[in-house]
Amino acid sequence: MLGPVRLLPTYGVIRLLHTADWHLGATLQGWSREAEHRAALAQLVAIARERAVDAVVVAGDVFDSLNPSADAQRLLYDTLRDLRAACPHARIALVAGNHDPAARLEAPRALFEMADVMSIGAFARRDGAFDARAHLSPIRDASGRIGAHLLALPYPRAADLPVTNEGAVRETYREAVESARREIGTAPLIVTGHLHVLGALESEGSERRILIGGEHAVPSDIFPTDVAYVALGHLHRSQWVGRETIRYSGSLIPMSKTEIDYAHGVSIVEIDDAGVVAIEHAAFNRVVPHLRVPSRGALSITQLDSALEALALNASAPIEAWPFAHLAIKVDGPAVGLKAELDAICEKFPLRVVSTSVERPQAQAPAPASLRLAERKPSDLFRDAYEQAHGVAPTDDHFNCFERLLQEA
Ligand SMILES: [Mn+2]
Repeated sequence: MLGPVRLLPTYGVIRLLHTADWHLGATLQGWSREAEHRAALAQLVAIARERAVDAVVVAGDVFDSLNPSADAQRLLYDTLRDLRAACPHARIALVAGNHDPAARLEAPRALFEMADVMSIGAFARRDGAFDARAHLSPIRDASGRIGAHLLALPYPRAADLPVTNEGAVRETYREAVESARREIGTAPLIVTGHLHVLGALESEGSERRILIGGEHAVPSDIFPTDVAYVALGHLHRSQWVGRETIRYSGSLIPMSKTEIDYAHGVSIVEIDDAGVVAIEHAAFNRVVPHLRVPSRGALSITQLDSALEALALNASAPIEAWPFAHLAIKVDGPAVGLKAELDAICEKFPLRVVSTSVERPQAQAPAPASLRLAERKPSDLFRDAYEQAHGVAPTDDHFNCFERLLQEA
């Protein structure tokens, strides 16, 4: 008599490296970020090799601009070559984000296919319907067994959406996942998205606001619950939203002052036939420090020199390794000539000042709004404007200058 039939799992365990928002070619106040990008991508490749991943998914914003520089393009191709060497069997997939030149990301497809790299710039349609086959790819483990399928979907541009009202993205994802299911049945499914999902944390002044089908952000329940993992791009902070398996991996490097404290890295996700079994965020080491001076609050310009001295910066480092600095300076009067003073101090140190915020004493309350402009004297308006800008009243000399200008005008 036969023993109980042991059901072998239909699908093996696969390991995914999820990354996004590379923004290759980005600059900070005109400074190149290439040294940081190269260092982060070298760590990404090393992690992919060590963890023997079966797939590498870049969820949009590969490039920072619609017209990426030759250096930025070279960095992408160098990285794909290194990834291919590090993980010979892995599925590598790029999808376009809102920053990417979608058509140009697809242009090298003939060569990409030779390297088994999938590149998706736009939603493919056939006879008016979503063409799931153009977006689907099996993910195999090292033995060649299929462990999951990838449905690679780019940032939905207006032209990609069937309609442009609220709910268009939900409808797009519903149609995409349903057509994928017709191809792959109930197998574990990984879906990408380059979207702002409601409830996730933005980085102030960093990610460009996007408007998709009349919405800035979409609810997390647009991703059907039978999707094992949603690999998101667009927001630069590593986080999950809605449920743990809907994740932003975060960007490679800090793109703005608000991202200094993030642990930038990649997400490593293990999936078996029942779904996600493990998610881990692997953080990078930063090669270029991003500093706030002072670390909190603000200092006066007379304290700046010693504060920078105390950082004990390495003057023999190459310029691309110099720290980026964000200064917060407090002033208690007119700050005329502040910029020149700052420059004179900072240029003695091996650091790159990328922003300066100036804190002024509390400005006096503006005149009541009920007062009509015609009822106010120009000199009063000048005094108010000066006080708001500098935190102190103008002197007689200032008033005299203003009156002279007024006569000339
Ligand atoms: Mn984006």
